[in-house]
Amino acid sequence: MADTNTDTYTPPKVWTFDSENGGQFANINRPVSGPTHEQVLPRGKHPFQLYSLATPNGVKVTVMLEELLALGFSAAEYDAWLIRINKGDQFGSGFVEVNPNSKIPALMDYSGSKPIRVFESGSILMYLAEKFGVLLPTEPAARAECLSWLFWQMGSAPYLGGGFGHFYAYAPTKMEYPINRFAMEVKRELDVLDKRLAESRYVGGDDYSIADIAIWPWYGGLVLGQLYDAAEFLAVHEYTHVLRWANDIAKRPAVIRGRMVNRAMGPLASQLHERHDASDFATQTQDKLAPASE
Ligand SMILES: N[C@@H](CCC(=O)N[C@@H](CS)C(=O)NCC(=O)O)C(=O)O
Repeated sequence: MADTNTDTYTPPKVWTFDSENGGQFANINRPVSGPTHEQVLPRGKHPFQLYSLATPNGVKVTVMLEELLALGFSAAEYDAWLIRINKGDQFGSGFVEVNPNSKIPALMDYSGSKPIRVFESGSILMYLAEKFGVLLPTEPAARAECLSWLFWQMGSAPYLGGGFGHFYAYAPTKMEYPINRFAMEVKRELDVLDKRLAESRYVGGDDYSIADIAIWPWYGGLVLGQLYDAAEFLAVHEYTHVLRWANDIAKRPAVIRGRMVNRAMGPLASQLHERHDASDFATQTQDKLAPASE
């Protein structure tokens, strides 16, 4: 196994893959793409088939679909299937056909004459907003502001998740250099967001939009203490406007429902492994759910 001490590691001339050097992700990480096994994806009766898990990236899409249904768009009905990324479901042949990048969330739209695949959470949010004509302003200035913040999230969150979260919560040893580097960057990002939310109710402006839906599961989750157990470490109480916004959005019924869909960790009462009908939320009982295994 490679030396994980950043003070003494000297990179070799050419990097080689060490399958043991992946920490808790060692069993799924590899430096090539494509399927590892044949696996046909299940398909339900609704126009949209979502293959996902309730990580922050996954929650964006289930919140969006629940918001669309709450707005009265019955054509947004969906089946949500659980993809257990710790078991390697994202490398099944069916999943790779929907997302060649092997990451959740991935969506199939069967509502038209030809099936359409959509991957990347930001792309899925835009696709759905444009299809239903809501949660993304059409007036050019408002639209530009909303999309700027949507893409701000797509570019920024990897520092929070892949950078800070990885080294603070998941890396096999705690290393000061990367934790410092990414804590600094995440605090800078929180400050950007705090200043924006000091001047407007929602991230894009006066109205709730796909920018809020994208940003809330990451930065809202962080300040609400739902991510990496890092609220105290990052002194999130300093970001009062982000906290106001995060608490506000957390109360939305569609957000409460969306957070439950494809959740396979945490309290059993918060988990709805698959969603096929609005009544699934009401009929969810503990004995219907498999024990949390993540
Ligand atoms: N930029 C992508 C990121 C998706 C992503 O990183 N998904 C993670 C879970 S949050 C995943 O599927 N990881 C599985 C893997 O890396 O093998 C998006 O926003 O959709």
